Amino acid sequence: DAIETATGDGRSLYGGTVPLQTTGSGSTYQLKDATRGNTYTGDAANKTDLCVVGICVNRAPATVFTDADNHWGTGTASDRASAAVDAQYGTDQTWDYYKDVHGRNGIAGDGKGSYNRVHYGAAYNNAFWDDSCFCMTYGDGDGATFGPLVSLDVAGHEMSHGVTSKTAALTYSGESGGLNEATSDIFGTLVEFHAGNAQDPGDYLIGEKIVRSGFGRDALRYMDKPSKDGNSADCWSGSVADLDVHYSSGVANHFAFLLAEGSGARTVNGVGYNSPTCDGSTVAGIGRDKLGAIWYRALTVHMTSSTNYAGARTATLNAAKDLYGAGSTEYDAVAAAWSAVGVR
Ligand code: ASN
Ligand code: ZN
Ligand code: CA
Repeated sequence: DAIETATGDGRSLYGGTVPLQTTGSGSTYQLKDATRGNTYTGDAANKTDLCVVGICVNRAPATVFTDADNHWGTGTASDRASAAVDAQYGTDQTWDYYKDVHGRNGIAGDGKGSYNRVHYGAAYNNAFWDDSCFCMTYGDGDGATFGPLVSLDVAGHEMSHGVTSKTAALTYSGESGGLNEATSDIFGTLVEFHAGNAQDPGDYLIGEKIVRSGFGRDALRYMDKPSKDGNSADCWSGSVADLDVHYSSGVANHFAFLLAEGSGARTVNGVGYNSPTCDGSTVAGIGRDKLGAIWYRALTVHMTSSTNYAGARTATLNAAKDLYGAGSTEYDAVAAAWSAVGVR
């Protein structure tokens, strides 16, 4: 039979019933999307890669999911397909965000899709992008601290590591590492907003769908006030470079919130925020779309692998100048938001 693209649907864990473009006809369909570069999702069968001193062999499988009627999953973790629905949907939404908003055709910009492995390992509490396979891997979580790590913001975060790798290639340590992590939090969040899913609406929290009561907080990270996680930096200082990259990212996440929304208290999509500034200034936001445009241009045109916080200020100012002009409100807002997080 000829390979055909079909429109099916899936019951996801976190996003309700979602549309899926699949491949097949009759009574056999694959969870593989020819409209998005043949992006597909496979089952890692709870195996892990066998890694010896950093060299990994015998990769866990990525056996593509199949279905008889093109209605995938049950929306509960009791069947293996439901997490696959979320992963495929997250990849679709990330693809669409970069294409619709930035005109970028896939993670590498070459039209090629990536693939997902779900059910990696046993009670695996993480998800990660891997440049070498051009693929995403998702754990199921241990059920106490994390559930399956397949939410929209996590998918957008992880695949944005692939975009960073293909563009600025920010080195994953020190200040450039914090900027690398913040880039993933910023675009993961913008993916979540762009998807407009009623069950998983956009917010400035990272990982709110995957945390369980044992984690002790309602999200992994908070962009309005990153220090709410107990570890992240709200404000730049000479010591942020010594923090783990998931905490030094706080300065840029805080900048991004201030640039999009502004300082002080507000409610967005029903969630309350209160973003302080480090210098007592008041910052007016210019909106999420302009944040995304400025950060994307900075990442893809002006940043390099060694860009630090001072360099990120310059790169985003140059991006704002390119897009809106040197005397623009947007240019001034970028300057004000960086100053408000201590990057002058
Ligand atoms: N989930 C983590 C992240 O994307 C994996 C890592 O530590 N790189 O940040
Ligand atoms: Zn990351
Ligand atoms: Ca979120």
